[in-house]
Amino acid sequence: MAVTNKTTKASTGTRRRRSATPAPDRDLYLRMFHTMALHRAVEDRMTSMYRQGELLGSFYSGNWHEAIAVGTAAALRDSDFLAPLHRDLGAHLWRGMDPREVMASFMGKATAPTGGRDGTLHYGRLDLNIYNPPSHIPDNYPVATGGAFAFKYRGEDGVALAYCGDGSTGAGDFHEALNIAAVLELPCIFIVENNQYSYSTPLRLTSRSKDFATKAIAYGMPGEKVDGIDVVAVYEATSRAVDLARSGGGPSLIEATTMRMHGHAEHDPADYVPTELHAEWAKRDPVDVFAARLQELEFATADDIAKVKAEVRQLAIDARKQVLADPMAEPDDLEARVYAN
Ligand SMILES: Cc1ncc(C[n+]2csc(CCOP(=O)(O)OP(=O)(O)O)c2C)c(N)n1
Ligand SMILES: [Mg+2]
Repeated sequence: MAVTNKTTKASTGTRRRRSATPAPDRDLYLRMFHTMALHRAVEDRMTSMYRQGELLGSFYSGNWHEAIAVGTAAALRDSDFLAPLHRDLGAHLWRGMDPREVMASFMGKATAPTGGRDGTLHYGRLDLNIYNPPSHIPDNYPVATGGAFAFKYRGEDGVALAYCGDGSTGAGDFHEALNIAAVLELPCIFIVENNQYSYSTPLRLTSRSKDFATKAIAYGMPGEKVDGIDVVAVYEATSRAVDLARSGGGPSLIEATTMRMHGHAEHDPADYVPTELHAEWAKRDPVDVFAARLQELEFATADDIAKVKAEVRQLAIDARKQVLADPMAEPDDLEARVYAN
């Protein structure tokens, strides 16, 4: 079964990227590893919480998306605008979202960022410059485009970054956002998380293009395809796009390849996914791939890795305990912070 891990570039030839490859940074890499491991640990815990009936609805996990969520977020400044989707917990955590708030959101608790109004994954925190994902996909693309426009209009050097799945690229908002961002040369980075499926629809029924990165050519922006299992590759590709955007060079499209290792959400057994395809991708766990790299670089020992994994597991266990005791949203609070209905 073909698993694409090659990095390819689509260039319009109109702009040149900076090709600087940053030297490995120990502190940065260890923080990225911690966040990827926490992403996994919180989702593992929440999967079991779903099975125990502790969540209000289903649970959407981002297994094998950890390198994409963390590698992209790590390339930004905290003041940059982030528009994550349902697979991007690591981006939230990188910015400082507390695992307890994430759990509270799926439980309708008053301590959730939405005050318990949503009950699933449409949570963000404007104080962390994370926009609440709109439910209709990929509406966070035009939202990020608007954020990028605001930076440019105010003469600020901020960058906006939004995520979208392979299936979502077929919706009209994908085209509108990329087109206007390119025309106005906005500092916007569009990430396509190609995880081979959109719900039960396989990639071959979503797009006839060889890949999504080449679509960038048609919009007049650089496109790059990266191995979404390799956090360093994702971080470096995003850093190049950030440099370009911040220096006035306009938007970029990055396709990061991975696999959706669970069902669309936990209620979906995903028995439509061929066993061999799943098994092929299972060989490359992004958390373990990065752990091996850290050991090769002598940034961490096997003991250090095990300690991080134990620590994040305990963090997730403690967050669950705390959130179970949190109060539910109060009906009296229903209309607070509601601007229109
Ligand atoms: C406009 C719209 N249609 C349908 C849905 C329901 N829905 C949410 S995620 C999803 C699958 C999206 O697939 P993809 O874009 O590949 O992202 P993935 O879930 O694989 O990360 C669907 C159908 C939605 N939220 N918005
Ligand atoms: Mg998908």
